[in-house]
Amino acid sequence: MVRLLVVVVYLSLTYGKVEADKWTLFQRKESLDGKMCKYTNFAFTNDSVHDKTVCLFECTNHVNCGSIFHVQHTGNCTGCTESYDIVSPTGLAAGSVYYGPASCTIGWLSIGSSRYCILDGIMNFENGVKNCESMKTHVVTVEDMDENNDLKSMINSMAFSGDVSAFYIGFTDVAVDGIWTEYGTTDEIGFKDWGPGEPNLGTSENCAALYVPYNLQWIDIGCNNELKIICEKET
Ligand SMILES: [Ca+2]
Ligand SMILES: [Ca+2]
Repeated sequence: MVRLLVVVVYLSLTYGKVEADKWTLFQRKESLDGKMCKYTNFAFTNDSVHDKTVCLFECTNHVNCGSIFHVQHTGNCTGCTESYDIVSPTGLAAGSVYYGPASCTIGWLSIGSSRYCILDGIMNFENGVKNCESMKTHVVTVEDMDENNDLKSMINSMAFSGDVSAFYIGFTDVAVDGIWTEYGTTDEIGFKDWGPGEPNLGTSENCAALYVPYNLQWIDIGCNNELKIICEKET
């Protein structure tokens, strides 16, 4: 009986946490015009909000909301249970932007004993952590020179649209400045590949990233910057 109670409480807490954080997991996917949920996929419509953050938060409050449109010129929100796929018969979604769960359209690449994905879109470190975890993975931990070189080769083999200059990895010195650990742990890292003069900005830069101008050597960088992020799962 006690065990059952513990399970119920655990599930309740877990479920509540996921719902509360759902909107932070949604990435801007596409700018759209005239698209809307499938007829059978409406979760809700809100005609009175005027900010995309409110739309995303609204989605959190609806258990069935799996993706969301923000209509830029009216501020309306429309939540879908799944993804959109038809042109809106009413035109309500004209000028809308679509937000959906984290995804990996480039696919998972197997190297050695791990699989890696560079997530779609850009995001700050905290949201990157959540996005990787939502896919049952973690932000990549670069353990040695071989893995570091593999990641560099993977990135160099890909073409990215827009201005992509840095890729978060899963290390931080937020607890004690200058002591770099795997995020969420106190395990100080061994292998490092800092670029020239890095790390250099003390407590204002507590995250780490592979940096394109330094041939993907590492920099420390502020964790609120919106960058690409690499997820890893051990196989
Ligand atoms: Ca620092
Ligand atoms: Ca730096």
